[in-house]
Amino acid sequence: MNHPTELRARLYADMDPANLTPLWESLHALVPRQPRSPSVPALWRYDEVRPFLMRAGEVITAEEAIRRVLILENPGLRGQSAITQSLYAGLQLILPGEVAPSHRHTATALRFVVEGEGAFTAVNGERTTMRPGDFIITPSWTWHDHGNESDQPVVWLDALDIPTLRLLDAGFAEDYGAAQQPVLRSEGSNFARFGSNMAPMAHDAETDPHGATSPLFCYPYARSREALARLRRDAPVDPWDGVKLRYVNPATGGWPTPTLATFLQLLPAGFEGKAWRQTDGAVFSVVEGRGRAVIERDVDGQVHRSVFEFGPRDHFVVPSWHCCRLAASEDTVLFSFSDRPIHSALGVLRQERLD
Ligand code: GTQ
Repeated sequence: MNHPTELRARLYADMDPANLTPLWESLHALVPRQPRSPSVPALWRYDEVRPFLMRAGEVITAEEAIRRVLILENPGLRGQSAITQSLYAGLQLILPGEVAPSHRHTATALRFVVEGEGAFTAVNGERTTMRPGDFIITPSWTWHDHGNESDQPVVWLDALDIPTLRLLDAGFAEDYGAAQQPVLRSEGSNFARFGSNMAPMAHDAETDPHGATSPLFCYPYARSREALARLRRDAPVDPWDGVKLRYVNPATGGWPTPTLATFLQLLPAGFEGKAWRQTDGAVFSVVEGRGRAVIERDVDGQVHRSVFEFGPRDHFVVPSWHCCRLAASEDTVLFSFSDRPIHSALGVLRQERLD
């Protein structure tokens, strides 16, 4: 009875009620040689998702749902409302005439418009009309409501740092008390102040004094798309990324939000990208074109490979430290977001470009 295995088992059992557990049984899992994310590569084809979204539109109103969203749940994280361990993503539907009531929360949100035109989101007293491909920020703790005064359904991608705030136990939220916040400024006022590589002279009380979140809250697709078109003609195409730009906070040059990094890239027709991997898990929203993502991970010498053929409005996730190669059969534009600002802030960001 004094064989080490039995003595150990007895120790574990005896100390368990005291909330004690031996490190040596889990050391390798706790301090891995390299990331072994429980999240897996996944693709959501818009053809498949859209009918469910429209059915959601028949069974619940935006007002009753507060936010009528189908969560893109990672198959490796079912039940956790997460697309990666740190990030949440969903597709939100707002039908003509509907309002998603005003509230605020500590979670930072971004919207990326997927289908339809003419809905608006209001942030801190100013509305912005949503057009396909627009990237819109809802900074932490700002009042926001969404409405649709057009005659078509509007769908956008929501990305929030909800799982990160859950980890930190830093989630707070409040309802505004009325469906919509008052409009204090005319549309375009924010863009005039911050969207022209210029900034107001006077200290703007409504901008974030810490500079953690961009004071510009809408980055219109037309501008970003034009930049990519121009660079495609004038600059070398990167063998890994094609033509890729990151969105910036114009006040700091840093990421637009403290937790979410965002990017827009163009893959020219015929592009066959080289492989890369990075610790930040990334989610892609296909804006234009068609292509393929090949995502691989080596698990104990065995290669797991996913091949996703994607087209407009499809979404896919590349989890941490998975090798990804992107290819395009037509000119393709991809929006993506990741948790890179968190990795950078903690000094643990790793990126590799492979051959
Ligand atoms: O629009 O405020 O997808 O609070 C999840 C939580 C959207 C929003 C989501 C939210 C919102």
